[in-house]
Amino acid sequence: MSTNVLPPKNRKVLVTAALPYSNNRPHVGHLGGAYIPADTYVRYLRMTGADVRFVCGSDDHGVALMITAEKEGRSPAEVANYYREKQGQDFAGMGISFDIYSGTSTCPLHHKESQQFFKSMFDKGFFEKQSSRQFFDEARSAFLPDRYVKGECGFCGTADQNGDQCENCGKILDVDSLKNARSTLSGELAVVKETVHWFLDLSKFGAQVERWLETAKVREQTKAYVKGLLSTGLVKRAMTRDISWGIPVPLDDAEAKGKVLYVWFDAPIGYVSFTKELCEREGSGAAAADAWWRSKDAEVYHFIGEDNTVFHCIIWIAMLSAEGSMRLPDGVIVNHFFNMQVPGGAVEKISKSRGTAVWIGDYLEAGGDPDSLRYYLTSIASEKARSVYKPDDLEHRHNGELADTLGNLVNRITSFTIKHCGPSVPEVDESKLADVDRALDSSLRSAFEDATRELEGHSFKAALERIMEFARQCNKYVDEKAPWTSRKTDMEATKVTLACVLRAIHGLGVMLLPFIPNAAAKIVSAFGREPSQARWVDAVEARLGGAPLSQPPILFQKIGAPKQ
Ligand code: B3M
Ligand code: ZN
Repeated sequence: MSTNVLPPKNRKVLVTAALPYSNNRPHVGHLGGAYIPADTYVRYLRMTGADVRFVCGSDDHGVALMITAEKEGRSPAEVANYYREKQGQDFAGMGISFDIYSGTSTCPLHHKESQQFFKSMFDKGFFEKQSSRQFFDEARSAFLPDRYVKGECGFCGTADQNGDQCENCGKILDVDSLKNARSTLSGELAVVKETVHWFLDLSKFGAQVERWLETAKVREQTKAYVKGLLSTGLVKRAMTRDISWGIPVPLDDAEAKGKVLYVWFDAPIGYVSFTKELCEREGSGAAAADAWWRSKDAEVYHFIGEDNTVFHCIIWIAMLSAEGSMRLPDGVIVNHFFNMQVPGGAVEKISKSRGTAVWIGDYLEAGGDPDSLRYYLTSIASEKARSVYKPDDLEHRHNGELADTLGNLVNRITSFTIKHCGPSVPEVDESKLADVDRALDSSLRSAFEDATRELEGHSFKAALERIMEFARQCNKYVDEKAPWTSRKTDMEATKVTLACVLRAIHGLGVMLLPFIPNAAAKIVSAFGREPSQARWVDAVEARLGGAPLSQPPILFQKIGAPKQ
């Protein structure tokens, strides 16, 4: 079977997912926002034969982590190590197939890499040392980083905003635009005091960001949002902080003493340091990381949630442009947040403090099927706008789409074939195919082409929908051809039906590998094929006539039904 849409060959693709702060475990919003789409993309790319690396790790620095450490009475390093390990377990439990999960405080290369990056920008004259006004807590005699102050947004008036960015209007906030700011340490009104910091003037990079946006693979609404920020003008932002936990500012300057790099300065450099760490681990040496970050032939994609847009699409682009030796990302794929439907039906923001988060650890511990959650989160992915996570809907789709449409199709056809034709895929003469059989083949081909196109365009929800639409076409075909009836009068015609639908089922299994890897692997294994060796084109090119066929286990037990 030949196809028009084939994924390009010989690509080298580095995929990253946002580095989660190591003061928390992931919930469904995090998973659906960045890690599942990134993992789906990576699994797809690997199947196309691309040389892929999937890099992530925890973001250990910053003030949020210090706040948690203070609250929990532990050192920041202890907190980071504790949560990093839990995050790793949660991600692994969900089948997120990172090639490395490191951490910005433990990666042996990261301090040096970040300091060099800073130094290189400094040597090129990109930093302005400036005494600036910062919030200060007199009761604690400490400068207050953004996250330690809360006040009203001076642009739109929204209350309870952190000192860095308004959650409502997205504007960047500072000592002048955050009104009635209070210290979250003491609860007192914050005063404004002078301190010295190294600033990056983002307005110098507006043109670069704009140029990058023209060709980068970025969703339309992300593009519009970043353009909006560019048009209101970019400001200077301090890239250093007055806190004790972090990477020391690498300058021979008395005023740099006791200061650390801003967490959003070192965090994205983590993508580079972790790539190096991975290359060392693979035995290719840290210098091999250049093949990913300094070569024209590689591609780099960052997957993030909407709140990280400014940092990836403006500040990181400015940093890379200033440093100058590395490639700019080829794409930044941004998902919006989910809201959560709570018992009673109301829809709210996912909030840890209000208890509306569904934690991955809890889901897995309760015996939740990772594939069902992956499936559900992709099917409601907030690719264009916020969508709502509804626990009942997860169950509904699990039962209706995964257990019935897919699982039942696979199980009834394999068991029927084995029972009536023996444990192999019937071999049929292609000339015996009727129009309706050929139509199923061409539906498979067009589902494959469409899914490929959607995956290439990072539209994972559409790709999955297209594949499931094909699963429904398969069910319709089986119902129409009714092999359970035809076998009584015409075994040859029945074999044609079974051969065609088994080819379709195998195609479904292959195309679903990036989305629901466990269940899809069971489908592919039923044909005596090794799922980890499956190529994407096998969905339409595999020759199955005569292949061994075994009965796969039930793919999805219905939720709420007694176990069989
Ligand atoms: N840690 C924010 C977050 O977890 C931040 C991402 C860093 S990506 C370089 O949402
Ligand atoms: Zn605002």
